[in-house]
Amino acid sequence: MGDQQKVSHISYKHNTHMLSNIFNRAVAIFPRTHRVTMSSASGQASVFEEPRIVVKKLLARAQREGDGAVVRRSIGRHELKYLDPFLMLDEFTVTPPAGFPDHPHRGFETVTYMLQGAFTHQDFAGHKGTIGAGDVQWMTAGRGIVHSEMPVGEGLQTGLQLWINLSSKDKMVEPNYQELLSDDIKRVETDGVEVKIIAGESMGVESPVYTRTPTMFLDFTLQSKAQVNQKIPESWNSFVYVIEGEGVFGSLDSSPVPAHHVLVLSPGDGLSVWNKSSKALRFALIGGEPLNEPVARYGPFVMNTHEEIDQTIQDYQHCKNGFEMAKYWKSQ
Ligand code: FJE
Ligand code: FE
Repeated sequence: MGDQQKVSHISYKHNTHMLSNIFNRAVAIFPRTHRVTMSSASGQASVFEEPRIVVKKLLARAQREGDGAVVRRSIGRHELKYLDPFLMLDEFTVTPPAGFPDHPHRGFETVTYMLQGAFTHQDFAGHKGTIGAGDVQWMTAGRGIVHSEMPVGEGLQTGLQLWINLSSKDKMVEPNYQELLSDDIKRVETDGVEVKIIAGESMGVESPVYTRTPTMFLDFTLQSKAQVNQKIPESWNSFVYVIEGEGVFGSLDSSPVPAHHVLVLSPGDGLSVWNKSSKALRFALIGGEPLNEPVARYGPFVMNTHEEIDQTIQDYQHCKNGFEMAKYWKSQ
């Protein structure tokens, strides 16, 4: 693997050199010849047997949500309703007093990853907590949570919130929280690449987070001219969300993709990424094992059938089957 990584790094450097060449025709022809020279039997100079490529690219435009909050929704918008098991990815931006006041959830997990500022959370069972930049709250709503999520302090507070569906057997589990503080998040730094391992495994290092629906969530930063190859389990769905800078994803000859874009990846065993720009590139690589189950969704309730949704609405209205504490609770 080490040697192969070097090979693709060298080929990349070579190509950038050629791209800066004023003789455009040479640029167009050379990389192809070059790749054939470097090739394995398949004719592809890749460390992967079946490299994942980008099959869908969408810009997440800003929209209003909650109470005065702004979100860039990527998964969950109508062009990309569901990427099994992922229901939603929002990059949220909130300035007090805006926020996400008291609301319920059932049937999935929410992962909140703070990029800037801090958010405080309180729920109807007395759970309270504040997460700051770099911290993660992994919440399993299961059978029911009612909570508020509000920014703390002054100024802009930003982060990512991912909604992961739960399988039918897990939809009604007891609610649970896993909190990871920035200092406890394992990271690896090598050759201009830094990865923070929020869930799953990268570069031989594994996150302690328990994912009921098997999930990987990696936060990569690539310095200028850095390159990385990340394995992804073959049968999983996966996507990239570009947070900052711009990167080349999946194939070296594709156009650089700037911030706030979501990239859905093809099937395959891994992803290669290049930062050809002069600035740092930051992106989240997220993957999960598909549930392959029917999805019935009504706002913050995600079940398998319409009957279960009707039941959930009744449970919430009548404060039962997990929503008992909703009866008298209000956030402070
Ligand atoms: C929700 C509308 C919402 N994205 N990003 C409807 F806005 C929400 C919701 C959030 C949310 C919360 C945070 Cl902290 C970050 C978010 C949507 O709370 F749940 C429904 N049903
Ligand atoms: Fe919520």
